[in-house]
Amino acid sequence: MSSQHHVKLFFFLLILGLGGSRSVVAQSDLLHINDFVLSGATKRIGDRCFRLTEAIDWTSGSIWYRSPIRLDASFTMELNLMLGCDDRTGADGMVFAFSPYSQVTGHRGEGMGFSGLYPSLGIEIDTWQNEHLSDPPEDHVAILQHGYVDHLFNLEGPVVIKNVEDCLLHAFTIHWDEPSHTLSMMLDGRKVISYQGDLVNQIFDGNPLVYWGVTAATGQYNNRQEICFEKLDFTLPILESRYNAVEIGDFLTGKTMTLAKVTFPSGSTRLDKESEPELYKLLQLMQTYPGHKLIIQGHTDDQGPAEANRNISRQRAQSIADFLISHGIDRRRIEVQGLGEEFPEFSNQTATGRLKNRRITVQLYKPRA
Ligand SMILES: [Ca+2]
Ligand SMILES: [Ca+2]
Repeated sequence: MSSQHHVKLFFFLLILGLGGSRSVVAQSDLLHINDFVLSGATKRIGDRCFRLTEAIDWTSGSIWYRSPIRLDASFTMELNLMLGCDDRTGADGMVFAFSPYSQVTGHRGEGMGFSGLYPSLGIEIDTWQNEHLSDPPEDHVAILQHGYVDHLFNLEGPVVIKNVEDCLLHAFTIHWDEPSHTLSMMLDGRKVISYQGDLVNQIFDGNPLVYWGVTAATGQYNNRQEICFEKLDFTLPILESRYNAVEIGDFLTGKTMTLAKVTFPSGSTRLDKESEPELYKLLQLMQTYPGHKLIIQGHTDDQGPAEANRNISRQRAQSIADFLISHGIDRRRIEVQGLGEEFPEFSNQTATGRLKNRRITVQLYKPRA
């Protein structure tokens, strides 16, 4: 079957799928093919599909959604996966992955583009038996952690499934039920595996915001492996996690911007939880404009010694930089300044004015080539 047939088949499924609930339509508005970051050998095919690997040896690819998803809320995702046309010597499989970092592809071959990603959670569809990893001979699924593809270390599985290397798109559904802490996976409408656990604390060290993506690889043997999107049903503040067109225009013209809602407990350099949405907006901006650099400036009110204020403002600015760096932004793109009390925007005579003066400003700029 040619890839054109796959795309057509997918659209047929898409039309069938769109008849349903309101959320499907709303989410399909949200989902845009350009919202995925491609890495490795991945190529876009059609309006809603990607080819992660061609049927050639030793290749790998992945796609990552640009915005993180919240694991402290329930969600459902439906995708269609094509795992190749060669059952007998086809390899290696795909992994639906969660990670605090985007744009990453792990090791090729038996690693399926997932091994080596830490911390991480993965749901694999493995089409090649690696005996040293305790793989069963049949195609199988499992829930993996921290980039380990050896079943000795998996959270659940392996569960044997019927052959999926049949040139057809297979409906793949991930459901995270937050109240019961249950992650389940359905294949072609049947629940095949589930895992119950506190993913946020157990896997991601308390961080509920993770990126999600799909990885695939080939090794000594190969298959063409593709993915198409049908429905993405997030519950979440993803919508708010990007700057609007006016704000982006201000950033790109070099305007100094005050980070809204980025606050610190009094006297502390630790970021408040409420700062998170703004930080993710900034992260997304830095990911969207990889050729730009950022100056982060900390400011204080006029209370206390000027030297101490310079120090604390610098540390606060640094904590913003640390957030960006820990999410994959190159530290060479960021400059941190502690300006202390020298540039008040408001009167320091009132408590409100002082509160507003304790702020972080940022300035995006394009370095000269
Ligand atoms: Ca395998
Ligand atoms: Ca097979």
